Amino acid sequence: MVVNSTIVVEAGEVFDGAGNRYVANPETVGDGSQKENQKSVFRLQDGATLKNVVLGAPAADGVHAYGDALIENVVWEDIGEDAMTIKEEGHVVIRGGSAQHGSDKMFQINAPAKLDIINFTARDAGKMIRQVGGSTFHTEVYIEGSVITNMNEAIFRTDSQTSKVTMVNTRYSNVGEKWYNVEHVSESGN
Ligand code: ADA
Ligand code: CA
Ligand code: CA
Ligand code: CA
Repeated sequence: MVVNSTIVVEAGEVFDGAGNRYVANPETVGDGSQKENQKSVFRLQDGATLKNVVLGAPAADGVHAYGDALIENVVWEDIGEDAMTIKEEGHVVIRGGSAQHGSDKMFQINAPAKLDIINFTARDAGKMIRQVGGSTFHTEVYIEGSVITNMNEAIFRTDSQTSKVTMVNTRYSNVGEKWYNVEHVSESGN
């Protein structure tokens, strides 16, 4: 279906896309280019769940999370400006699903957060995870049971000396520097 204005999943609610494909109206939401200030296809309020959704092209600015969120079995067929952005402090869990074809960022962290990525397939982007440039807040990234291939620059890039990444039981290849400026890395079983 064509999304003409951002779909808001209210606090504590579950949006189950039942496997349907959602594409942005390029005129009103965003064309999926590298232009900033596109709108998101989905906006997740605190405690929302988004599941069983396919984001087709154009995917505009993807998914925006405002607080805690569960993003389960969501497939980005062709990442737009980026795939998912943490806009307000919270704990975001991405479980299952995949994302591919990003010109630059896949997951963008713009507020202090915990981001857990579990059983996810990430391929073909500049970097999988980017804490917004120049920010020094503390973020914790946890990656488990995932497959990560073909990142030009890194799996995680930050400018914060306190941010951490933990990666376990994950397969990866051709991921650039892997950890770009990350001071605290913990890995096992990869
Ligand atoms: C760039 C930009 C940020 C923010 C971010 C995003 O990093 O510099 O201000 O807009 O993209 O959330 O897409
Ligand atoms: Ca951006
Ligand atoms: Ca793309
Ligand atoms: Ca963006």
